[in-house]
Amino acid sequence: MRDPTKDAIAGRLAEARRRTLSLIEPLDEAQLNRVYSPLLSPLAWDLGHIANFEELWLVQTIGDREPLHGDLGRFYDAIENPRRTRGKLPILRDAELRAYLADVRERTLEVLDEVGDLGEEAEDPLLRGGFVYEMLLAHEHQHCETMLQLLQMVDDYEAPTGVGAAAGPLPDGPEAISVPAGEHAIGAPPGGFAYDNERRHHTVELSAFEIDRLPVDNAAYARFVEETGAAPPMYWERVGDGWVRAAMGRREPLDPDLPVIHVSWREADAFARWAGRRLPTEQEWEAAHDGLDRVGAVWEWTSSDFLSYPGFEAFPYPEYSEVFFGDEYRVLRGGSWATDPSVMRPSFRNWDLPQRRQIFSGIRCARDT
Ligand code: AVJ
Ligand code: FE
Repeated sequence: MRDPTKDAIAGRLAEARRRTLSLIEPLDEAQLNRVYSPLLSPLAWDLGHIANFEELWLVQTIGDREPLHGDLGRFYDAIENPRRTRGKLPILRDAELRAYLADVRERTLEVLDEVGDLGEEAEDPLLRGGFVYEMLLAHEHQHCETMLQLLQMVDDYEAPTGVGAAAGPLPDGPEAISVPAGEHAIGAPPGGFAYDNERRHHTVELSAFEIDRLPVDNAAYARFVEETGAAPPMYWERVGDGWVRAAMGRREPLDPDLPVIHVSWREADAFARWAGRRLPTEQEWEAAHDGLDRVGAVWEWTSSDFLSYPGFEAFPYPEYSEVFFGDEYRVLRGGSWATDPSVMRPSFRNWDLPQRRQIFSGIRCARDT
């Protein structure tokens, strides 16, 4: 492969796969197949789904090839198969699963070699700017984060070095960032990779507000729990009159200075009200982004429902974003310690149900000024 763009893509595909495989390296087949929670897929499903999504887009759609396993893909369809049903599906397991990941990748690289121009001028919108490859990379990284959510529940799991390092203590600085009233640009600018839900780029009028520089820490959240009797975050356990964190079957002292993590939208909203504050809207979050410290420790709940932007067009398939639009889901912004940095950008929108807390979610407070 001589095309430097294609070489770069092949390199990044390999790197993403190394990260995926390193996550599961310490596990045995029973752990890969076990259902730990009805809210999360068995790891074997995520792995097969990663390969199947790659096969669907990079081999079948772009390369016009037949799938390796007939209509097996229907068991890896995330909409058709809700998480609680995935443990019982006739999915690939063990050696067959590993072979599928490798065989799809081999064909992906063959097709990559054959495809036409991946520049911004490419005629096929899937190839333009390498869109479909960027989508695949982001998809694999996003599923690694989902797998890390499950890995919190695996006793004695040791994350490989460099993956899942806990965020360090919060840096000193001003308490809050003030954003004056005015127009702010929202969404991904034209050109470059973004999901359909980040487009179109548009401006919004915001009133003046203030947003904390740092996410809420464990110490503040513990005060909230103690004063209000609210449930502690997922993975906290009471010990005497303090707390420990009990994830991966280990019990460690709770670090008061780290951002609180594994709280639901409802809990985040209740905390903000208790503190005399509120959650930011996703537009406020994005407008303040330039000055925001410490993005990337925890996903940050916003008060916003997951809605389409003006001029939205589903691309390349409505099941990525469009089917989730409405008042059921809330938007999270930023990214967590488990999010690959290549996935994080100011316009990136994550979403989940307001009661969910197995995700790496935390809180940043705002207020009107
Ligand atoms: C953006 C995290 C809500 O996991 O449902 C993965 C990402 N989309 N495969 C999800 C996604 C398709 C998505 N979230
Ligand atoms: Fe997926």
